[in-house]
Amino acid sequence: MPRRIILDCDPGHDDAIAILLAAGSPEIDLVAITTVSGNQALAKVTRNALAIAELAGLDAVPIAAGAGRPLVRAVEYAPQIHGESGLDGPDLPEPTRLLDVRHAARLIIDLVMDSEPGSLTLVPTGPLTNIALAARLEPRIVDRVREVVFMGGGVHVGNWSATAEFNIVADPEAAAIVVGESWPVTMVGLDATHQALAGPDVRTRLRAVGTASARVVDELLEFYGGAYLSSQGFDAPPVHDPVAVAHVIDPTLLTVVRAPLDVELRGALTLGMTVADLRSPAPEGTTTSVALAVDASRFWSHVEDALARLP
Ligand code: PIR
Ligand code: CA
Repeated sequence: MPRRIILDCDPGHDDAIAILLAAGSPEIDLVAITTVSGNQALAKVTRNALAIAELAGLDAVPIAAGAGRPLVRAVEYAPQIHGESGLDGPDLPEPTRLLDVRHAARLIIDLVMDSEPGSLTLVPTGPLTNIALAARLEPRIVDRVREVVFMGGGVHVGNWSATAEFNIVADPEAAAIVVGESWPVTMVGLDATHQALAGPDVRTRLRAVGTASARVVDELLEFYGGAYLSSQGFDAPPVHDPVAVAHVIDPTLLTVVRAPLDVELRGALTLGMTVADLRSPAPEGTTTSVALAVDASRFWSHVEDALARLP
């Protein structure tokens, strides 16, 4: 049985690749795509989600827009990585399909409440605002969701400050709500995603796939790689968000340990830091886990296979 997921995202180059990986993987049943302000303003990332969904032929998958700003803090985007459009690089046609009229949090609630308990997995790859809103608006979803597998955070590693990762520091209160709820949560943070690098070898492999989707991914990686080189000094860019999707496809790809997890909300130097207690054994009843590594070559094989199955 394919795993049913809702992808809550802010496309974003790597979010776009996460959508394509989910769309092209038989192990995944993509039930909905929801969007949140993050890499760029909500209207931009929503347009990007629609455009990628059209590319992938996801005509029957509902797409809903959610929060346009974080719960508490001022909104901040990442144009130095993703450009002014949020998805600079490829020239995608203006999308023609319509959004679901519901707020993302409402769509998530409706889908979870209408599903078999324990059957839906939430995969957030942007700031956690929509997921926190959904949990507050309808607390019964917390017991009904199978698992939350989010891309964000890191154990002792940051990319937006010395100690914090963008998705978490963009809305730390939302992240604290999500990791503090009793549902199973797996953090796919920078420890793992900084191993999923799109170097020249990977680029060559993906280019050889030959589908329109693979060509768009190549154009995405061209811009994203250049941005990562000039703003963060990476020779090969880490492709974060599809790693969270890949964990749902194949749970043996990531090295995951169970550990208490919380988000720093008061630190002067550590706002948005994810604090995992890696002392062993994890206390009885710990519901949070953190990914520490990924088998990169098998991860890229999944991306390659998915792109080959798409238009
Ligand atoms: C933000 C991102 C990527 C790179 C930087 N430097 C900043 C976005 C990605 O979409 C991913 O979800 C997460 N946020 C990685 O921090
Ligand atoms: Ca993202």
